[in-house]
Amino acid sequence: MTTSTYAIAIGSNRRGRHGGPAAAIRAAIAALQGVSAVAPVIGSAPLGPSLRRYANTAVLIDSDLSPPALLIRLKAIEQAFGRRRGRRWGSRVLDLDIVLWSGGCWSGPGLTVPHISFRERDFVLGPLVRIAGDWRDPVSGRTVRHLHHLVDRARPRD
Ligand code: A4P
Ligand code: MG
Repeated sequence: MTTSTYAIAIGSNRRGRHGGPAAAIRAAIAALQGVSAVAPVIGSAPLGPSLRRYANTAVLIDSDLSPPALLIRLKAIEQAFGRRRGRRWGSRVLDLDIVLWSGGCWSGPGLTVPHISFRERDFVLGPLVRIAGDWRDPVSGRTVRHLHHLVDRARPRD
């Protein structure tokens, strides 16, 4: 059995049984197995149609599971937290996305790793750079630190 490392992005913008978004994130981290690093929780403006602000963070986990087996586990945690199927990008108690895998790329039904849109997302890269700045995206060849620098530079400032 081989152990891999995964970078998981965690988001919440709705109250659930654990309390508000930041509390849901803390409880989700406790529910994950093999956590080796936890980034700070940030607040972020919603991307997409939802109006509620998000809490976001990222963690690294060590796991013997394959990417699809891990996704099944993550979806079970989302469901236990009271996430309901609904509108894509709708408000959610908990969203757990597989961002990077130490095995490189995975592409299968319903799962693409690296996550297709993480390179453009400050709310993923901002926390992730704190725990995995040197991790190199196998698709673009850029490190998380470089990708974060690119989105950070593109962000409008007031
Ligand atoms: N899927 C494919 N690849 C992956 C992967 N690498 N990790 C599939 C996890 N899932 C993956 O996701 C839809 C399907 O994507 C899954 O069933 C899985 O088979 P979902 O979590 O069920 O639904 P979703 O999250 O509503 O859709 P999607 O496209 O994943 O949305 P995103 O990209 O997760 O965006 N704004 C802020 N500030 N912070 C946020 O966290 N999140 C979203 C959701 C929108 N706006 C946000 C935030
Ligand atoms: Mg998702």
